[in-house]
Amino acid sequence: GTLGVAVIGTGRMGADHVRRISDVISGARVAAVVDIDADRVKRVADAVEGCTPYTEPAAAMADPDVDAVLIASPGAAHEDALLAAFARDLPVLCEKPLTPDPASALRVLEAEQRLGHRRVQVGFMRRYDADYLKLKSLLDQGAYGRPLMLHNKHRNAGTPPGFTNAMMIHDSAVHEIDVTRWLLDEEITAVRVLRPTPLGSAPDGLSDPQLILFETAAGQLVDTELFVNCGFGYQVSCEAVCEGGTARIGDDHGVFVNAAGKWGGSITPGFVERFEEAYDRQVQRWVNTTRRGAVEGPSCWDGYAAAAVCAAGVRAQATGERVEVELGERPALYR
Ligand code: ISE
Repeated sequence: GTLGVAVIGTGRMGADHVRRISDVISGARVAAVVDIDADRVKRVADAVEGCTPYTEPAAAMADPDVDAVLIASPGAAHEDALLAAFARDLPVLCEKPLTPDPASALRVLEAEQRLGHRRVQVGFMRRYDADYLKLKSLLDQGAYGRPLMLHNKHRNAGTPPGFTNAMMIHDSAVHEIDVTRWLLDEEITAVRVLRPTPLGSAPDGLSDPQLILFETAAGQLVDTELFVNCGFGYQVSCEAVCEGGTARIGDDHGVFVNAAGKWGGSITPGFVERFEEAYDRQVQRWVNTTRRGAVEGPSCWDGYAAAAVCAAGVRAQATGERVEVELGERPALYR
């Protein structure tokens, strides 16, 4: 039957997932929504047929109409929600980050292993983007030989209030961390962060832009320009440099215009627009695999590894040093 989903968190991503499950994808419905803000969660629930509002994740998970959980609350609230879902053995799609630090990610990893089977798909949605999927398949086929380097750009038009240097790693670079591990099928072993003289108009205390350099276990180098207040729009691109050629994705496409003595087009405003289809595909795939009792996609191991690289990245950022990533052994469940 139709999968009854509890959506936890009704902020930007949570509200967008409620809309997606209700209006875009098939096979699921929003049976419950959760937010600490009781008025807000009631408003969201009232707009969806047969949807009950809750202020506690565990209460929503006890609702007999709930078969699966989509966690879109702030990262610091994820561990409790994940453990509550494990207590009921419910399937989970958890927005990134899995949790904000390696110690809590490890606790989640261990709790899932105690269940004895995977329950969690982590919301690293770039793995569902059509362009990234094409690049991944070219690299997997060995079309241009062994990858030597990746050059990434990650630019946001601006940042929400309170955005910090550490968030440039935890919220933004975390996607390049996952993409690097996925595209190259290698762990990241060390991180360095370089910072040019910042943008004059950067919000207080933010060192923007930054250049991050990853080393992988296979000796590949991956650089990422992080520029989170570029002002002109959202741009994410990735170029793989291989032994026999290069392949690049993410350049803006769409309508190309000639007018008034100029040529050009427009730049995507933000990640919700740029990755809209990736989010749709991600959630649809999660619903499909969950309905047949399977679990696929980025795992708790990927969430833990990303947290370990983020922790090294934040230290590298603060010290200016090369910092090695501390990563445990990959458990059998995730091999
Ligand atoms: C945000 O949290 C995201 O997840 C976006 O994908 C990313 O582009 C942005 O930089 C982050 O702040």
